[in-house]
Amino acid sequence: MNYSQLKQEVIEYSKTIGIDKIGFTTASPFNDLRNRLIRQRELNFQSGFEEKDIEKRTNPSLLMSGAQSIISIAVAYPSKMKNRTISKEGERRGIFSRASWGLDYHIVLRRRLEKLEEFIRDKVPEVRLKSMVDTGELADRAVAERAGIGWSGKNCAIITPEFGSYVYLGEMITSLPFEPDTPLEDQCGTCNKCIEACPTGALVAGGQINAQRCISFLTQTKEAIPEEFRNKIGNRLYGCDSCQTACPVNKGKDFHLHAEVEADPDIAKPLLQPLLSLSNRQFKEKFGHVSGAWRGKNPIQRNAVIALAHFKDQTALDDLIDILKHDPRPVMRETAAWAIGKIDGKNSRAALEEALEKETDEAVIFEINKVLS
Ligand code: B12
Ligand code: SF4
Ligand code: SF4
Repeated sequence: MNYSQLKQEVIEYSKTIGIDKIGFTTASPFNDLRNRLIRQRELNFQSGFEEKDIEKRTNPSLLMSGAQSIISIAVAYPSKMKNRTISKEGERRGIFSRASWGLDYHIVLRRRLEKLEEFIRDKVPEVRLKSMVDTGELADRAVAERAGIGWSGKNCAIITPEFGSYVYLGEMITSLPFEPDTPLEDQCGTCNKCIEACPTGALVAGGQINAQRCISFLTQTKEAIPEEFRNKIGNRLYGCDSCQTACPVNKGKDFHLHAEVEADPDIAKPLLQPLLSLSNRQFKEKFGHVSGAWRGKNPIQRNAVIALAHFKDQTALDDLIDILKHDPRPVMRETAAWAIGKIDGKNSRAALEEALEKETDEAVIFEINKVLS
């Protein structure tokens, strides 16, 4: 088998199935990453969404016997929304981060990886392959970096010279000895714009994140968001793009190459107030196909309450008081009490006192008392 010819054929084929960049690396262990993951864990800088088994994360041979190479793929997504909806007084809108516009990227990339698997199997029937996107054991960025897809930026993202960091990543472990590509040189230089732009100081050093402080992480938690971060969330309903929008390499990068990842403005930037009363079924129907829906409706509704406070939206007060008095979820009541305080605590005293009389949850009582005092 001529693997260098097969590699060329794979590259050519990938272009025909909507893969924007492809790179190859060996299946040897990721030793730097291993040390980094251990360190991040020791510092409690991880989000908890990472695969726990560091050996599996860093040694592809443990995931597939006979692993010889890894093919890394990148699919570009837009940075600007077509037909953008406008957030105005009385009709305030929240925002999903760009990686959650359009169809869930896990589906988008898996489809492409499946086609690529089929193509390779057709040529080498005895081949062994294992593909993954995001939820697999491997660190998609570390694979992409080593496969020459992009360099690892100070904002932690893989930055491609062609599409900036607005690319989704996925990979396929193979049993074929493809020639590895060369990693790209780091092009961040003396720039520090992403670190300066991070609203919460989550980027503690170039290329090092304290995920516990990252707004992207916080918008995905199920608990009440610690008060120090609430004012920084703004109108973000899911994820955060600040360290990417600040990046000079991303300036002017806006690729509309795939219909599936185009934003529906009413979903990617939805009205906040109607969000508050959605049932689980209604939420699934409207948002179920986007990646930002993976934690269900509760975090999104909590973030919508925070966003209404950010806009100081007086027209939302009745809805928020209703949540404070009647919502069965303590996190929603606690966040609503805080939001009422932000919007108009003074004129809402009667409602807050009334809610306090019936409230039994300690955190909610604490929050109401804080607003009242
Ligand atoms: C957990 C997770 C998160 C967590 C933690 C993020 C983090 N930086 O670790 C949270 C929820 C915060 C998050 C947020 C986001 N995420 Co996320 N996330 C993941 C996930 C599942 C695992 C990441 C992980 O293992 N992190 C641990 C750290 C230590 O490793 P890493 O950053 O992945 O890898 C780099 C470092 O280890 C570094 N490194 C290794 N050793 C050393 C040593 C030194 C000295 C230095 C400086 C660096 C260094 O090199 C690696 C390659 O760059 C991956 C999918 C996957 N399976 O890999 C997606 C993934 C990283 N996320 C992605 C995206 C798009 C995002 C967001 C942009 C989404 C958003 N808009 O809100 C933000 C960006 C936040 C940020 N600045 O990183 C993409 C990244 C695409 C890209 N172009 O880089 C991924 C790859 C998903 C995908 N398949 O497309 N995410
Ligand atoms: S995603 Fe937002 S909060 Fe997280 S590191 Fe980037 S700028 Fe900071
Ligand atoms: S903002 Fe500057 S330092 Fe940060 S990732 Fe982009 S180029 Fe690198």
